[in-house]
Amino acid sequence: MGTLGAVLKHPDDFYPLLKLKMAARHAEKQIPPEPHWAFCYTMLHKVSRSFGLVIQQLGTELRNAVCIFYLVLRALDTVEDDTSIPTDVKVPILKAFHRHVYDRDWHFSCGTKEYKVLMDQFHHVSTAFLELGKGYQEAIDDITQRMGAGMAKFICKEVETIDDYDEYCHYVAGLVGLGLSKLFHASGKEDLASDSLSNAMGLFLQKTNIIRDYLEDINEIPKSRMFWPREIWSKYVDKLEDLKYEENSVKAVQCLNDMVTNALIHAEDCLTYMSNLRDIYNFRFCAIPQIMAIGTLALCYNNIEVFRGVVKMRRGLTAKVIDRTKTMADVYGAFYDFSCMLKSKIDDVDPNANKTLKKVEAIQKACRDSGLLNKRKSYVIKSEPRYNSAMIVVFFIILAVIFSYLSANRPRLPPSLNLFLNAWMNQPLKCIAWCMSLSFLCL
Ligand code: IN0
Repeated sequence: MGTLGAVLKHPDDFYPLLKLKMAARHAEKQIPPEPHWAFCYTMLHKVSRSFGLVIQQLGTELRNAVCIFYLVLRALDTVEDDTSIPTDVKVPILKAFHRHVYDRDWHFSCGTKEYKVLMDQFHHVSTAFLELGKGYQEAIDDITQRMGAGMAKFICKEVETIDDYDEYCHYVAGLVGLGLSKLFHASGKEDLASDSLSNAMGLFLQKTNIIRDYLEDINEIPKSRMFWPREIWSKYVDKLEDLKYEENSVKAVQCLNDMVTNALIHAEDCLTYMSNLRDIYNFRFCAIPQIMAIGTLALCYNNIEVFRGVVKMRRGLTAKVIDRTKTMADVYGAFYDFSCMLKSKIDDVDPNANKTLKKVEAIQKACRDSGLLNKRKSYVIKSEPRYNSAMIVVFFIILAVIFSYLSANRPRLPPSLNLFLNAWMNQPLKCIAWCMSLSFLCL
């Protein structure tokens, strides 16, 4: 569906979308003048459209550190993901990446599109990295080293057990949580969070990505590695790719629900981590991706479309999350809403129904126990009535435009209709206002 179609279906997405667009324009104007920083911030907005904006809102010093951390990790990821690089070349690069960051002359060409640009001009990232404070440099170096070693380990190893799955997600995402906690602490604005809570933040995001991206990953040519653990999928099918075939739909959805239930384990730790943050910008930076993750899990749960096409939160809902997330009350509200949505989709016959229900209820209890679930706009919408409302608005707007047109072309109309229009149409603005009022009365 195009943007116009989406906005007609969800008219209240319009304002947050407009705000997001304006914020993106504003961010473009704020690109620093120095060529290396200009490259880094331009790249950041290219690889991550909405999340880049949230990074841009952090305090100056921390913003620069997080921007570089994000680009270094994206570059490491590009090396890991490039299936055209032979293993014996890839593994040493992954392991030594943390040292390459200090070397302005180092570069390795790989990846495609904007990631190729990032790799080809990596010297800009190195130059910017060398301008960061020592505390920030050490945190980025340490995490890049541990992540590169972990990625190298899993180049030659399949994700068999749930422990492997947790270990892999720790390397590629949990460590990001540990690194960010160190950067926050180094900025002097936050207490140092525990490794376990920081890890949960990354695992929750990464497991959601792995679930959502099943079809894209399984269909990739040349074949990419898959991260759904055998211990889970082998309960339902003989081969992981069998999940995408129509004849296995029932098993596929059961397996998907098992994966979602596994991801939900981390939600409560994420709530605790976020509730400990002090600075509002650090808080928003952490909370927005987490709300997107629980929203995506709620959307994917019991949804065969995960095996047929792309299941993503619509852009308007992303814009709403970015617009509305300011306090912990907003986070509890969003987690509660999306948990309710997921709960309503649990089917008694699902083999993990009880386990899922228990997890969802524990999340809801944590939200309720916070005492912060106040009156707020819900994220979970009943789409049918809204579609009708939008149609009513559109209908009356069209009516208003027709009336205005008729009023401007009266001479060619029959005298009786002319008389009626005389009464109403001498003031087209008044007519539009009447039609709009009528449409709102109908809602
Ligand atoms: C991230 C995370 C992220 C943000 C805030 C706190 C975190 C704590 C622990 C771990 C990760 C944390 O957020 C981004 C979000 C993102 O990039 N969104 C994309 C959407 C997408 O699908 O790519 C966007 O364009 O908006 C994230 O996904 N990751 C990430 C990477 C680096 C940093 Cl510094 C922070 C990637 C990952 C693999 C989940 C860690």
